[in-house]
Amino acid sequence: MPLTHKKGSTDGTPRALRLTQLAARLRNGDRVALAKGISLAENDPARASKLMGLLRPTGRTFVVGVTGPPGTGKSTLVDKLIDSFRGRGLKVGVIAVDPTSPITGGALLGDRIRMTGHSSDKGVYIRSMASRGWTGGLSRATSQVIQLMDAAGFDLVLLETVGIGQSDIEVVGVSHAVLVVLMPGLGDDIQVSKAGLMEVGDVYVVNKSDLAGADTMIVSLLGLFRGSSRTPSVLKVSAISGDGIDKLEGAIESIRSRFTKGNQELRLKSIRGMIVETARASAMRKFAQASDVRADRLARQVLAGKMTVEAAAARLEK
Ligand SMILES: Nc1nc2c(ncn2[C@@H]2O[C@H](COP(=O)(O)OP(=O)(O)O)[C@@H](O)[C@H]2O)c(=O)[nH]1
Ligand SMILES: [Mg+2]
Repeated sequence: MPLTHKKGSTDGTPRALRLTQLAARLRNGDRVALAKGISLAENDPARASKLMGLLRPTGRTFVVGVTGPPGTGKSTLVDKLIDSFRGRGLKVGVIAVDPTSPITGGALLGDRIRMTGHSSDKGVYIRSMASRGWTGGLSRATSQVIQLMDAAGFDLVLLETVGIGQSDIEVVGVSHAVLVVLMPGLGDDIQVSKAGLMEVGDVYVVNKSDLAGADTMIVSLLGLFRGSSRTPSVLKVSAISGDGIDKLEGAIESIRSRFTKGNQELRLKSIRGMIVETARASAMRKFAQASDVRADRLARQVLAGKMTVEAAAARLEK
């Protein structure tokens, strides 16, 4: 059977028409359509882009990035925040970027269990996205999922990331507000400054205040920001006991109220992040596709002593 027949549709319906239907259903908040849209964002960037063109998201969804080292209690905290914002009548979407694939389970299963309390609530939509296997496209996919949730009428998106390295910082770059979640006892300064978390947070949360060392950590965090031009909030909470969650909700609400009042800088921040990350993903993909053969040719020239690695790289860039 000729493979070319696989292109287009299998049932005779033009693909464009089906995208139009999908867009219409999404705008009505249809959860099945949302799930389909998210699958497109994960697996078919080109069609997902077309879908974005049809949806024209409004930019009214407020996005809260939640980052920080693994095990600090981000998922537990997100679960608590779902309750808080549902209590305010907001429709809440959750994107949990997870280091494990759905096939291997692991931490993904942990997150699911921590958030299952909301499975029957139609005002909550929780989706995990496996971070493994992505080469620079995760932030692009995340941006698209945010736009899908926006089109489907979600007021707030909580975006939990894995808390490891640069890709994480890129993922939270699409947020309006970033929570950095820490816990006592991991070497206070190291958690923040070495992980590149100093610059990204709007709210620094010391979770697990029920454990020893939380106050010391608060003091060293405040010390870290003293003398810097930034003055992020520093809060002590316990996701398990619920202590301090109201203050955290208040800190997020104060940023969100600036957003809903139309604060230009805040609105631009997330859109700027989405543009940069989408372009970056596309550039990296094109670069990877184009560079293999050329890199091989350049490597031969370097090996033959005709060129330096730097010169070869500059040539490849063009
Ligand atoms: N003692 C204590 N443990 C907590 C608290 N919040 C979360 N944990 C526990 O910390 C572990 C990691 O939590 P999780 O939410 O999966 O962390 P994540 O990796 O940052 O998402 C779990 O065993 C939680 O039950 C807290 O406030 N106090
Ligand atoms: Mg987690």
